[in-house]
Amino acid sequence: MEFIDLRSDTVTKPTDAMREAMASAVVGDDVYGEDPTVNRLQEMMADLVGMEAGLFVASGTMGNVVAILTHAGRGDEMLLGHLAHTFLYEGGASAGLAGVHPHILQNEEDGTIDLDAIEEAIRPDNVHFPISRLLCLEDTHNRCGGAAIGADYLDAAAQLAHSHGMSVHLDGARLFNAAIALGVAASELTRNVDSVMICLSKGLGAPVGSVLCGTRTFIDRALRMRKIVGGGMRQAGIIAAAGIYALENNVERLTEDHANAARLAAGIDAIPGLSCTSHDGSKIPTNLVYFTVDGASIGNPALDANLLSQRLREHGILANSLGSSNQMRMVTHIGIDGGDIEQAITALRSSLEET
Ligand code: TLP
Repeated sequence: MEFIDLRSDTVTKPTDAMREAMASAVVGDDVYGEDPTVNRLQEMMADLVGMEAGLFVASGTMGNVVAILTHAGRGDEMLLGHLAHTFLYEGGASAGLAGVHPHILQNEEDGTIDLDAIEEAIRPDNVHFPISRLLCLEDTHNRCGGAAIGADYLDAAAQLAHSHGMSVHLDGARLFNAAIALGVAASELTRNVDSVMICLSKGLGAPVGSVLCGTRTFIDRALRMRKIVGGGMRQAGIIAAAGIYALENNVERLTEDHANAARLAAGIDAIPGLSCTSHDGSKIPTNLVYFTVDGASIGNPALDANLLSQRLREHGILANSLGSSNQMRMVTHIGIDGGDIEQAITALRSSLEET
């Protein structure tokens, strides 16, 4: 069976044109800094986010942990939201590899963290406390419904952190989704943060890689940290070429993914027993569609997110269940068109009608 894969925007496969760009890439040994394609990708991304330099890394997780290793030392503390990807889904890398103590604050529904809560959490200078060194933010915010967070909040949070001598790292795995949804340049969102990690292998459709950006000095230090975690790659231009292709061709088209997500969300909301939480008007939505499954409300208490996910698979639709919370996620991307959205909505309806 040919599946419609809505589990994530990480599932995209390179198109023929992207593969051609990869096949013809000029390469060199990037550990010597001699891969012209990697160098070009790093410069392009740094320009797009208005920063001095970029560093190609194997994944978003690697980019985040390299940033943490560069900003903070063992026993230092980083402040981040309880729904941050770095906190939930990166294998505890900040503690395990960087020895950095995570101090968790409540995420608001729109992905932000209350500024007063941040200020209150910053430790005074006292030998009993870890040193509050880093604030980590996420835009778009994955677990907060893929919400796009605007520049005003990011500027204010960065100013607050800086006034206490802290640095700010932005997990911008889907930064271009945020920029497109907000109708601003990516550099407007990053103008006051100290580092940002952007993924090429999500909505941008490249098979591998992320870029970490910051000042020249920061990136020089991050280069050493990337080497330590085994991220020094050699003829990486082969994959960097896909990233360049993605930046040149796949940024503006993210609007299509957002429109498809909005159609999907509206379809889901019209189905009794389902309610969309990512497109409920409380935040700026992008390509992630989160919804809750309430089987009891339609007289079918046994129907939960896990069962619905299994039934959808039988209808040829792949979607992730978030398990106990009875939440599900569907993600639109370059491999999904309007027809797929209609099929997904029909499959959801049929799955809910089955007893
Ligand atoms: N997110 C993946 C899963 O890990 C949950 C997904 O399917 O959404 N930051 C954010 C905000 C992310 O959503 C992800 C991946 C990462 C970092 C990590 O990127 P990779 O998978 O390249 O390590």
